[in-house]
Amino acid sequence: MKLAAISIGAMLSILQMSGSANAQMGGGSPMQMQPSTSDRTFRQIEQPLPIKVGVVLGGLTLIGAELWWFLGRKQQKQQAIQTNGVQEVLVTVDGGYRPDRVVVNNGEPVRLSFHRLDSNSCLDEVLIPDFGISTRLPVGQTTTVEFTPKQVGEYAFTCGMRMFRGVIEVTAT
Ligand SMILES: [Cu+2]
Repeated sequence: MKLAAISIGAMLSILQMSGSANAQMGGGSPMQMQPSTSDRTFRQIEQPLPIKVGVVLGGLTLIGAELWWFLGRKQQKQQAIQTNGVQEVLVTVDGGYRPDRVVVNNGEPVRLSFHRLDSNSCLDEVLIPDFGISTRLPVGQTTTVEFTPKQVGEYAFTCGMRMFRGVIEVTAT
């Protein structure tokens, strides 16, 4: 519901924007009534309807894709597995992080292993700022980071540019 409301809001603002742009261009201000060579740059060019519709639909599709990217993608959640007192999770790095929500217990050491398959340079590095971690992930290898959470909460891990992200959910023991 929330997503639908946002989409409708975005759609309305686009329509308003295109409406006001037309009004400005078509508006009969005295300057525009006397065309001169210097006005030519701003002359309104009438576009065929299919092009207008196409541009609006293209824009809406991009907005939809953006909303999906940031809000709509389903998270894959995984609880860490205890092995010799360490909570372990294997995260596959391939077009993002799988799982992208890692659940661990508070106060116990965590070992995250990032197995990188995707050679996209965007994923060269993984950052977990709250635990002071910034590590390179060579392609085709598994890189391990360790930390011990001291406080219940949610902590982000991201790629170097913060485009891909996941969450470490620290729960009370
Ligand atoms: Cu990136």
